[in-house]
Amino acid sequence: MVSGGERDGTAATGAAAVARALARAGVRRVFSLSGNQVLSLYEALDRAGVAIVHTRHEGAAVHMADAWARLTGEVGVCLVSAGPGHANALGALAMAGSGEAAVLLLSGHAPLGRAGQGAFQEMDQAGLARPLVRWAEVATAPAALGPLVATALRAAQRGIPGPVHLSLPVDVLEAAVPAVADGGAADGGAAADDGPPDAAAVRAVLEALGGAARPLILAGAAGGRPALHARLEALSARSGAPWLRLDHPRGLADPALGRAAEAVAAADVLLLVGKRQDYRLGYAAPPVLAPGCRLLQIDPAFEAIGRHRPAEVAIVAGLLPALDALLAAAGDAAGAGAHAAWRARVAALRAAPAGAGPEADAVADAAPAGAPAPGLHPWAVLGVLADALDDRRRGGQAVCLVVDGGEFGQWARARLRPAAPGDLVNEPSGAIGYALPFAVAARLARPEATTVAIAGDGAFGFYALELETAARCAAPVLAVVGNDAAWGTERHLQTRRYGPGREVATALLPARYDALAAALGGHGEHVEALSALRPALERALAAVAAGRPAVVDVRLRSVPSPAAGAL
Ligand SMILES: Cc1ncc(C[n+]2csc(CCOP(=O)(O)OP(=O)(O)O)c2C)c(N)n1
Ligand SMILES: [Mg+2]
Repeated sequence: MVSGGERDGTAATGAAAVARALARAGVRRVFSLSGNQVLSLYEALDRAGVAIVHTRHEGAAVHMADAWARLTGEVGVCLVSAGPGHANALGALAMAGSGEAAVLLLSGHAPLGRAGQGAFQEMDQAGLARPLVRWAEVATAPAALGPLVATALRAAQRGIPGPVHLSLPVDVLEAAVPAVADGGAADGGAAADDGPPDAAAVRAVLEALGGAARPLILAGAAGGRPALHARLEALSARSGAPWLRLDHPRGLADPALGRAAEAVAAADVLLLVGKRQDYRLGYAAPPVLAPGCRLLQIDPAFEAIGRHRPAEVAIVAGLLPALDALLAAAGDAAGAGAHAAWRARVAALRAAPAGAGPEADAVADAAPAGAPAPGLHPWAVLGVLADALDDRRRGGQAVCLVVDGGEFGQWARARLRPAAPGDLVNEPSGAIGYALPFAVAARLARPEATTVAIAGDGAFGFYALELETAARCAAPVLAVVGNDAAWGTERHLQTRRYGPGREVATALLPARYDALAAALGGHGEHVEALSALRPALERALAAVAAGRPAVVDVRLRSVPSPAAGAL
């Protein structure tokens, strides 16, 4: 029953309290898959002016919220139904954690009034989510919903960002809430981190960088966020210490880092900015770091400091306040011009081709003598794509790249070297499949940018139906599918480990993903010859500019990437 008050938006239900708390915190859009437990919230969100992007799978809704968070610095909010809807969301939620993305997963929940009695879709939802998130609760009191949502939003942004979860029982959402209880909650804006950075530690970090012969700054996934990226650039310019972002699942074997591993091994002072001492950094031990390398560390989590190698100086603080303090203390251009030769050496190592062999051999797409392998070489394909995108950049258009995993993704990383803060590349957890939902959210977050998702045929298939979401929700993106009719990464590993002919179960059909696009309201192109690629890309980009998602399905030769086998 809808009361008159609810119709005009004045009477307060639990759902209205949740919607208002989100709107007050600046949430403009939630990514969702519906279910009867959350329909009251659909109603309330609409009244509160919060848009709903309805996806085709709960995992896609989480991926979209994740990409939104990474690109905007806001909390990405996703809303799913109880039980199986919640369970479907969890795999993608794990990825948001490793990607350091501030995601709030709101899930409908069986009625609290029937707890333990076998209600429809009853499940220990918070218990399921807890290992993947930093905060998980089940709402129990309608009057506490507004403050609870605000708490959840703050928890997601605290320190290094991460996912949180709030389960919303259907009877709590639909209960009346006294008007007074709805207001007055703290808003869910950016969280203040604990205390100001210690001034002595700030000075010590600057002195250590200034006194080093080969100082280097390493950031983790958060280094790709626009706000942090800009501060790292500034700190690098003022201290003279080059900086690198190290978040690729293959660690320093990241094809986009070229031979930067040699720079890391040569550094005599290393400043870790939210970069954990994990496997990507060789657990901060030789040979990845020089035995005598002095370590400085900034991290909001006390327990991350000195995890494997002690930090000579540590700043336990939020990354943004810590960098602001360093920049303020460094003053204008204090170290500009310092370490010039070292900077040039790091830049050259970073720009060098990643690994020898296949990349160098692959520049031309000439079929090898003897038995030519079918399909186009990924290096050649990505070269044509790079030219098309460079033309757009020269014409003043912004481009947002979303690169998935798999061999095609690694080739893209090597060939396109995506480094703009708005690019979403090779998710740190090593998961695959996110490119299309990421691209849809990226397009909504940055409508001015031409958004290009790059994925293998396997990865693309995970969420291929989100093409329909893209068409329906005015989020036209271009997807370039490297179609080698295989789960290439795994297939190459099988050949290497078990011998030719032992590639068990990892073939795919040479399916036509362009035809899928056409069936789902988009534009499709299928390419077999290199000369046909550029015109196909131009037609696809024109379709995107006209508001339709597009897929360019490229018949690809299955070739291991330069960093293949690094894990
Ligand atoms: C969620 C997830 N499932 C499985 C894997 C293992 N995996 C990594 S790469 C890959 C194959 C990718 O195939 P495709 O997307 O077609 O790219 P290709 O390597 O063929 O270029 C698989 C199955 C993973 N990393 N993440
Ligand atoms: Mg493939």
